[in-house]
Amino acid sequence: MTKEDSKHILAQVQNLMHQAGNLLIVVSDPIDPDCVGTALALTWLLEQQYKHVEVISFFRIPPGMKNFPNIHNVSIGTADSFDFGRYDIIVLVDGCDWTQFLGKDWKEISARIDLNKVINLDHHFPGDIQTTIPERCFNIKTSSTAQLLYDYFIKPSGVQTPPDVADCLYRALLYDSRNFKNEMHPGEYNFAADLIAAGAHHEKAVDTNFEMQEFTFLVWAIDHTEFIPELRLSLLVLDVGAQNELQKIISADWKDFDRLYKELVERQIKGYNYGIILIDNLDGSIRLSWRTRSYGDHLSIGDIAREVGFHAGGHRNAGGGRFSGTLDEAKARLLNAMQQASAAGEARLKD
Ligand SMILES: [Mn+2]
Repeated sequence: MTKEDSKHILAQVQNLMHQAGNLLIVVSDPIDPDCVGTALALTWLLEQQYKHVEVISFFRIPPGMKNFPNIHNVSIGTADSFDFGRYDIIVLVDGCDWTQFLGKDWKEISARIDLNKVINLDHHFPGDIQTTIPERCFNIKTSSTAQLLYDYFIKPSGVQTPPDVADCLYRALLYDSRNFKNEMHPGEYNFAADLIAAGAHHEKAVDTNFEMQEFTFLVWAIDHTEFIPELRLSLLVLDVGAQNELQKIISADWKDFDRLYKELVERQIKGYNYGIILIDNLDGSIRLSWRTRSYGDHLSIGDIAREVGFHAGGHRNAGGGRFSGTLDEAKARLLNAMQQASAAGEARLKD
């Protein structure tokens, strides 16, 4: 997208929101501090303009989000029975694919929605929403959707950000930047400084208490990770047996507790640039997630996954995807493609 295009889209999106009286904001799966923080801050901004705003999630709120400030303002709905027709404008925040907002039946559900009313605010690599409604997707490659909202909507409005809104945005920034460990985007520290000045509570936001289950997952997962030095890859494959074990030692919600493993193991160990998790969804499809070091010249796991038949998106260094087929096939395809890509461009795998 050129600068001119994005200016035009921003004007279009601002105009649509300006004209609307009744707005729906939809948060994206995974439900995380960025989508929720952005949605709540946008709600405040629009309510300043005397609009009626509702925030909805068509996915459950994970345990780690239960203490997020003002999370009770996000209602939980069922996408296939939801009445989208009641709203003038529907804003999708912090996601690029329809499945992230509407779930796996998005095709039938989106057919019932007037897409001329849909706006997308996002900072990910553009996905299938961009393909459908390019003229209403405001997408900027920045630290977080929270920063996009602040830089292009809140700050230009000239309205003073209240402390609880600053707090939501600050948590979104900390989460998406991994406390400033990810690649640095223009204005990122200015954004943080403005939020602190507006009353964001830094000590409270960083006063993180891990859930014990995250340690249980970490210890189990380290033990079950394949370290493949020639590919610089740490690989965790969760077949049905592994999932049963995790269910026993953690709970049925074991998938909610992988954050510490991803933070400490994936891309954090010298010599291992790539961390991949493959999970059998037990419905004929496989879920992929990856992490890649931010520094240095490395292969793009997203590109590789797409080349071998995955539907994959997110960011270059952190993303996810889906593959139709078996776990063995998904693994073989990825490892083969990584092997070939690394043989073709050995230099790209160097530190
Ligand atoms: Mn985000």
